[in-house]
Amino acid sequence: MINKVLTIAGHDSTGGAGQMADIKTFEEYGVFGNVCLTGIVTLETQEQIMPNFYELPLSVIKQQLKTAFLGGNYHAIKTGMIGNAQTIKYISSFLQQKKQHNIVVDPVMVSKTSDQFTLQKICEAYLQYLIPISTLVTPNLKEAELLTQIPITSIKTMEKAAIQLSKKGAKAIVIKGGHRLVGNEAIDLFYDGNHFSYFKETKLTTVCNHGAGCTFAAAICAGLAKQWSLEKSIQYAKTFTFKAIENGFMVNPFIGHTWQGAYFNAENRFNKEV
Ligand code: PXL
Repeated sequence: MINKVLTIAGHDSTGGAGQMADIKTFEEYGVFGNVCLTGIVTLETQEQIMPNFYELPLSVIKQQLKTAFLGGNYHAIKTGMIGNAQTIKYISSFLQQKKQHNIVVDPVMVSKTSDQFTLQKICEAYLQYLIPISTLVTPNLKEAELLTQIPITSIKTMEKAAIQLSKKGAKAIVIKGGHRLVGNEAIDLFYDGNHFSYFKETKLTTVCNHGAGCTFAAAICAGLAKQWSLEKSIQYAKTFTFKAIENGFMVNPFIGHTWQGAYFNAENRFNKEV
């Protein structure tokens, strides 16, 4: 049986993050991926590398979800970039109405619309609607700061933020420490409301990590779709993402992308037949 997963996410036109990273990851995990697209990210000027997000109308997102669920529920779902609070609220009510389980919420904050008001509304909507119905929420340090208003500079403050997210209804949390935390290890913190675990990898000195956050959350989602435990899904996702970063490369002169095929050497897949 091939298990099904759906990502509700944006399209990154550079090919690195968002639904692209998700679908590539799902494929490597051997689960059947589908996408409900929320909008399209482009790089507006080459000099500034300013991303712009062209949001799809809510009516189109609604139609996509309806169509995507024609074959019933998914073994797991991931949400990524969602442009506004109203859409977050709709997605939450849709998934609840479907009684969908295994929901990984990657609370991506839209880059261009980063005016304080919009960001605050998006954070409130995540906290009120999506995070409480999620199996796991996977903020990076910056997103965890925005969601909790706690400045994060250490493991201790990561723990504090995780406790606060748990109190606000998150069943389980992974805060992606990534390359932003000082020290030579990339530490992700897991908290399920009872205990903390720490997932550690050597920090890679590379700029080719675009799409790493999406890949990590998508890999966890794919693990859950395979009926793995949450901890096993996180552990494998960490290794899978480490390989993807390790083998990342400059896709254009401005951004280095993670390579989701790295874990299984996808680039060599057809070599012996050709
Ligand atoms: O990495 C966060 C992210 C998520 N989704 C989309 C993106 C990005 C970052 O560029 O473009 C569509």
